[in-house]
Formats: sequence, C-alpha cells, structure tokens
Amino acid sequence: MAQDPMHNQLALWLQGQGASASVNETILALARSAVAIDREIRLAAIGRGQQAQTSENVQGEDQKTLDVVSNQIVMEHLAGLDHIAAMVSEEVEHPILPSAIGPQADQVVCFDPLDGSSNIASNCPIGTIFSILGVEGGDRKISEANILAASGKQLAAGYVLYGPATVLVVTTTRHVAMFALDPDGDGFMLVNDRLTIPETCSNWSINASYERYWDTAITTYVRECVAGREGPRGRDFNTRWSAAMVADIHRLFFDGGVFIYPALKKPGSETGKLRFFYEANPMALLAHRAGGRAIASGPDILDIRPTGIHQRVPVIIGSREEVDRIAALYG
Ligand code: P6P
Repeated sequence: MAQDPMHNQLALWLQGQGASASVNETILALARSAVAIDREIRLAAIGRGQQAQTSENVQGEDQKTLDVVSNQIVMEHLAGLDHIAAMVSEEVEHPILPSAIGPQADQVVCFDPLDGSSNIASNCPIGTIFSILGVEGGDRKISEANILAASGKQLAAGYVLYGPATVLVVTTTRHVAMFALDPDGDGFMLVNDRLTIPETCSNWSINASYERYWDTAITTYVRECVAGREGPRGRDFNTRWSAAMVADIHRLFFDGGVFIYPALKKPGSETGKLRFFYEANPMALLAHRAGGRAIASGPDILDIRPTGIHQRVPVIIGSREEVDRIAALYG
C-alpha cells in the first residue's frame, strides 16, 4: 500500500491491524476526503467554498449545499480505486457503479457523506460515516442484491466527526482507534489505539419530543432513567441529544451511555429514521468492537439482513449493561 506521507500514523496503524492493503487504501482515501470536507465546512462558514445546487435527496430530506459537495468529494476520492465495485451513498438513490470494473473489484463502500447537516447553520457537530463491505470479485457489474447479501461482511467501519477537533474513529479487524486531524497539515494523528465503551453509564440520548410515538420498552426505559435515584435504577441519569448521530455515538466512547433512535408510531418512521447500510451497521460494528452492544429493538443490528440499500432500522447502541436492559424490555 502506498504510504501516504500526510496520513503516516493512520497508515502505520492500519498496517498493524492486518486488514488487506486494498481495505487500508480505501480508508486512506476516505481520510483524504475528510480533510477536503473539513476544509469545505470551514470555508462555507465564511461564505466561500464550492457551491452546489440544493434540492431534495432520495430520502425526501432537504439537501444542503455541503451535503452535495461532501458527497461529490467522497465519490471523487474513491473513484479510480480499482478494487471498489460499488458505492452506496445516502445522497444517491441507486448504487454508484464504476464505468469499468475488473476482477479485483471486491469492495462496496457505503457512506453518509455529511451526517447531521441540519446542524451546519448553527455550527453544531456534523460528520461522515462509512462502511466497507466485502463482495465476490469478478469482472461483472454487481447488483443491488449482491450488496444486500454483503450486509454482514463489513471489512471496516468508521466515522469522521467535524467538531472542535476533527477526529476519525475506525475499525478494521479488531480494535477501534481514534485519530485527530493535525491543523498543521500532517494528516490524522493517532490519539487512542483502543477505544472502549464503558460498561455502565449515566447518559441516554434520544429525541424526547417523540415520546408519544415510542413503544412500551423505550417508554419504560426512559421513565426509569428519569425517575433517577428515587426510581428502580437507584441513581440519577443525564440526557444529551446532538441531532447528529456521529456526535452522540462519539460521546459513548468517553462517557458511556446509550443512543436511541427507535421505531416511532408515526407514518414513515415505523422502522425509525436511521439507515442500515451507512449509519446503523457501521456504528454497530464500532460499538461491538469497543465492548458495547447494538440492537434494532429486538435483533442485534449486526444480524439484520436488509431488503433495501436505504432501509431504515431502529437503533439502540451503547454500554452493554444499558442495551441489555432495553433488550430485556423487548422480551
Ligand atoms: P431528529 C441527522 O439528520 C440524523 O440522521 C442523525 O444524525 C441524528 O441522530 C438524527 O437524524 C436526528 O433526528 O429526528 O432528532 O432530527
């Protein structure tokens, strides 16, 4: 794998994890795209940077200029990697297939190029989420069915959080590591080579304005937390909600806790809001590798076999003790 002098510490860590050179090359390309997105975010704040038409994305959500620009940046950095058979982007309805495909094409890269973009105007956290799936190589274009069948074959997963610092969190074969972008331009510097999620916690993250739409399990769990030390939990809890999954998930590695975006009893949200391939699945792998747990109401997220590339699933991710408690409430 070509050493990328700009991301030397990331490249060295990746090599030590034992994933294939092509997976590591994809992650370095994603790291380079994150540096470009980071710059566009900061340029946009002063009214500069790339402009793009805004419209509605395939999810029917308001598409911000930076959504479109970030999507273009990721696609450009992955284009030309001959081991990529397809891309799945939150911003694009169908799988993105390279014009020419060779026998070495054995990866599908799924990504949310800019998660939490409703936070842009208020300068609150936003992020990029990615998942690298393994598919059978071969010189034929892969189908959506091939991608669906590969949902359980994550070769790597990670995210970039554009916050006070821009950090990259990634896993390939076993551990979860965190890197921070060096403002002096030397790329992502290793900060922690073994992130874990504390087993117990006192934080819960959920959009409480939807309480009337929750099912019994979530309602019971939250009310027990709110009851605090006088209630069945015998201790006080705290709540946090960033409106950006990347930020709320990142907090789990430091304070522990549980992030919940449940199925809601309202039209269009019956299986929640978050998408399996580029939000739930990668975050579930990171949590699992860090000693946490991730379920979709009943099943573990990593055991789900989706039926669509933009399928939404309920998401309950965090400290094992808390997720186990919620799983027990689902019975
Ligand atoms: P709500 C951002 O739009 C996102 O996809 C996640 O990053 C975030 O956790 C969630 O939706 C916020 O949803 O309904 O609270 O606005």
